[in-house]
Amino acid sequence: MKPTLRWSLSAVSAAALSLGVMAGSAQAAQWKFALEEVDGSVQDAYAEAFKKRIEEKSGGDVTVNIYPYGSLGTSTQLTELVANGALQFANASPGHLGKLIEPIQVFSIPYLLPENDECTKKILGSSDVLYDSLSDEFENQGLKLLTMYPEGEMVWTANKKVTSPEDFENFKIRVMTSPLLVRAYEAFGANPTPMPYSEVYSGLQLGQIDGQVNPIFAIQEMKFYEVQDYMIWAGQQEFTTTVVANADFYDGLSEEHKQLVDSTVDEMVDVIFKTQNQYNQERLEKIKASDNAPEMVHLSDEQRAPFREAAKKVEAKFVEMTGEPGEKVLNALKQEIKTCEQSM
Ligand code: 6CS
Repeated sequence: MKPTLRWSLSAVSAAALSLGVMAGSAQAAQWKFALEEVDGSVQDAYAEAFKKRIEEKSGGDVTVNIYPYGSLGTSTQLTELVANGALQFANASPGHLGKLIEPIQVFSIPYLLPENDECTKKILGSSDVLYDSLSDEFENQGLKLLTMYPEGEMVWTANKKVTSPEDFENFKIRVMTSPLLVRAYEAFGANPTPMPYSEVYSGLQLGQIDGQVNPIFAIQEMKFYEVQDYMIWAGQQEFTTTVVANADFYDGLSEEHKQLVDSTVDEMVDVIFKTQNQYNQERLEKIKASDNAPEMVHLSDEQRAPFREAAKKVEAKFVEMTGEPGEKVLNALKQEIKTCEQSM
């Protein structure tokens, strides 16, 4: 069954307009939180838990309304709606943020993040690089970076068995819209095609693209596995996302409400880490149990080696794109990863 996600720019503007009207009413605070994913996703689990905590702790002073993917717009449009104040909160993933906040693409460099999950959780939850220098870049765009969390290892789905960069020759792989991802999959030998999430299923079904890359829970809930023959683990990338707030909204909150948001965001670090693990494991079992399960291919260390090698070129591209500030971010992040891995 095809997921139905449709909108147009005019629908987005109309929605934004009506959100603006609602935001102006003199009711108890109504906070709007938009997702880049559908109902039942990892981002939805985060937003539902955030909502529950905020509403309970505020004793009814605040209501959080969740807008799943498909109700307002593409990831890029959601970020714009937060920046212009039509929404208070949204997920904004580095995979789609690269044109607006170039250095955040450091999280899209393959084989960079730690292999140790606890280190990934620690770095995304409390990295100085992220919450100091990178958060200033968000601020410049009218966004308050609240948190960043992992959503699971990204797995390739494909209509052919890809085990080497040679297999990627003339292979059209859909990537998210950040420019560095195009560079990454070029370095892997493929033909990368950026497109919004909502167009991926039909793109695969119609043969406009040969494959795509996403965490397992998303491959299951977006039904990509139904129209693909292989799922391929290469260990190249963790899917990461941020939660952003409108900066003026956040700065204008009372101390009490700021504390409410901050403490909830802190509590959620462990919660979402466990949830995404559980979702990815459960959804893999669902895919395996389905009639049209793809063949599961786990690349060996030898097979991964040329992709790891190619990732060095992606680092160089990142530095080329982002200049000295980006290079500083990259080096500082590498140092944080090393320090964490040595302490484990
Ligand atoms: O591939 C994408 O575009 C999307 N993937 C996930 C798992 N979340 C949001 C993102 O937009």
